[in-house]
Amino acid sequence: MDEKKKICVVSMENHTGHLLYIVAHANHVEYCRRNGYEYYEANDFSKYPERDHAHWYKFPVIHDAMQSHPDMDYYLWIDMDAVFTNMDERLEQFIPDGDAQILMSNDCKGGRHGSLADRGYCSGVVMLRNTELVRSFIEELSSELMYNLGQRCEKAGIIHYRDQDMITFLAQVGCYKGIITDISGKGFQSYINNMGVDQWDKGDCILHLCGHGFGGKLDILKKIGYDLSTGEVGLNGRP
Ligand SMILES: [Mn+2]
Repeated sequence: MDEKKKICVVSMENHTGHLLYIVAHANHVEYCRRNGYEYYEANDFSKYPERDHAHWYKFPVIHDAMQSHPDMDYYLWIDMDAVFTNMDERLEQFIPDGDAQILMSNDCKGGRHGSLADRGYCSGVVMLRNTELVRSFIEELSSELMYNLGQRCEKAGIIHYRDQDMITFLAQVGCYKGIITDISGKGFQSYINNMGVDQWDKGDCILHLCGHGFGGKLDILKKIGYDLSTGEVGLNGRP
C-alpha cells in the first residue's frame, strides 16, 4: 500500500540526557520532517499516575498521542533506542492489505527468560491503526488494573518484559484476539544486539538497538557509519 497516510510517530524521553537519546530524538524528528509525519514526544511524566518502571509509561504516552492527534490514520511507537536507518523509506509500505489493526515484528530474543514475550513480538516498534478497537486496547493497557496485574505477574516471575508481555497477553483475550498482524522480516524493526543477533541490512527502515548498554548502542551506530548530524547511514554501511 503506497497511498500516503496521516501518521504520528510517538516516543518518550526519560531525562537521562544521554547522547543516545539526543541522537535518537534528532533522528525521529528529521525522519518525520522529511516524510511529512507528525511527531509526539512525551517528556513530562509527572502528569501520569506513578509507575515503578519507565516501561509502564509507554501505554499512557501512546494513549496521550491518540488523544492529542485524533485525526491520524496510524501511530508509530518507537523506542528511544531505535532509529530510522533509511530516511526515504516510508511507513506506509508496511501496511498490509485488509483489516490489520496493530503491526508488530518478532522479538530479538530466543527463550532467554522463558516469558511470553520470548515467543512473541517486540514492543520496541509498534504501528497502531486509529480504530475504536485499538484505542480501547491501549486504554485498557494504560489502566491501573492492567498495571497492577502486570506488576504482580512480574513479581511472581510470570512476565519479564513488562509492556511487551502485557501486549502479548491482552492480544490473546476476547475481542482482542488477532489484533496483532506479524510483519517480521521486512526491515520494519531490525536488530544488531549483543546476544548474537545480527539481522540488520543496509536499507532497512528501523534499527532497534536492544540489548546493549548505552555506550554499546552508540558503538553500533558508529560501526554502521551512522551520521549523527543527518541520520544517514554512511557509505561503509556495514561493520
Ligand atoms: Mn528498546
